[in-house]
Amino acid sequence: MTEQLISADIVERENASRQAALKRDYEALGDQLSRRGIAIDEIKKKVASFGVAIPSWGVGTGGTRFARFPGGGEPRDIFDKIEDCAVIAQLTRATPTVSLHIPWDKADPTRLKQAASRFGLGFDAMNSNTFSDAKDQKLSYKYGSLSHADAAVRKQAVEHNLECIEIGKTLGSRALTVWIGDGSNFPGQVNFAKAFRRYLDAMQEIYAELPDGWRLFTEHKMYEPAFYSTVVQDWGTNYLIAQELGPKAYCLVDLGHHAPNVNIEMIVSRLIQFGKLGGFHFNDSKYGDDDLDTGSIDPYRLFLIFNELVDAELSGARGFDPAHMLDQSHNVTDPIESLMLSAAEVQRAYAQALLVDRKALACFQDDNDALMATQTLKAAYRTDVEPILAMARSEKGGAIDPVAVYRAAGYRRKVTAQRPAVVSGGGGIV
Ligand code: LRH
Ligand code: MN
Ligand code: MN
Repeated sequence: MTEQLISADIVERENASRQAALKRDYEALGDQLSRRGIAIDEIKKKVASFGVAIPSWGVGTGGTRFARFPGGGEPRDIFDKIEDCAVIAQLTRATPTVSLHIPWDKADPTRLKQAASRFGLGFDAMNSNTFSDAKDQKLSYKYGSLSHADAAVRKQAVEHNLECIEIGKTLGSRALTVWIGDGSNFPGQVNFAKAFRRYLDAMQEIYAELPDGWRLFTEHKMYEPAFYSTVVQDWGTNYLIAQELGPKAYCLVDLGHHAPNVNIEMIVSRLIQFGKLGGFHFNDSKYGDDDLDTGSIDPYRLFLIFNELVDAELSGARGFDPAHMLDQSHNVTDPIESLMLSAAEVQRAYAQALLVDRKALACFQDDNDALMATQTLKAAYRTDVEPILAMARSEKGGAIDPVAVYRAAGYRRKVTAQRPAVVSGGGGIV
């Protein structure tokens, strides 16, 4: 029996007050879906087995380039972060794993593993950090890391990634995500081709040390912190990297890392088609790498991405096994509440995409019936699948309304009394 930080009595009491209404809503939706030839229980089963990883850095309050306003009861270290992740997992039953960032979360790996197993949590991809200087680090990453002109800096960055793999091996992680901030702020500052060559050579060294069964995810990002050029700036470069490195290398798509209006769902489709989609960092964005809550700005885009994912899942696309992770920064909300809602948004998009009448869609596409094709997607997207998500949660012992239970339990109040205010938190600004 795993430990629970929110009392089961509170979950039961809160669920009891919502159970009858949920049952009615679920049955009504079931009726509606069965008229469309869809078995609601099948959708619920798929939703129930769908998980998304919580980024350890997401449970702290973030900041901007200008300021950081700490929240109450912020986690003091990775062990507090794991507890916050356990609350999210307990109430949503949708977030079975945590994704660690090294060195922010550096601690004895055996202790880390024990801390997570207390709550039945596992570990998702390990994230390396060569985009900022750690305390007592010998050489600086101010002018880059894996693509740095100085071989000694590149060596240090490679070794850091190898250390992340080592830690991940003890934790049971199966992937390493590499995002670098390398680039330039002025035309002429770096030679594009030479910098990319140096990066590829350094990545080859990391790739060579990947244990069996591991995958290497590279994450592209258009700009920031480099504002003129970035070494791994877009999905095209990312695809080249994955191709150059080999079969264990895949592209990771962070939704906020593209120019506004870029057709991300089409990028996803391309990567699937050529067997190189590694996974996601879900979040939302209005302007840049805003790290806003998933689905808070453009839920239709999230649905369209899942439409591609479900299409691949149903058609058995080669090598299709994307990792799902959140990557958000919370400045004005309680991070636990935001992450719980974001996990549900990801599941919602998945459930809605499962409702698309794919046979009808293919016919409309073949007939060049643009209007009916797009209406087919809209019919799925317009369906309120909340009863499916809530039923899946409650049947697994989670909360019908996670935020209501979380607030009723007073978890934030409790940890605010226990944890002194954090003055500066790692990982809040990126
Ligand atoms: C870079 C990024 C990357 C980092 C995280 C903290 O913007 O998305 O995934 O590891 O933020
Ligand atoms: Mn990211
Ligand atoms: Mn980002």
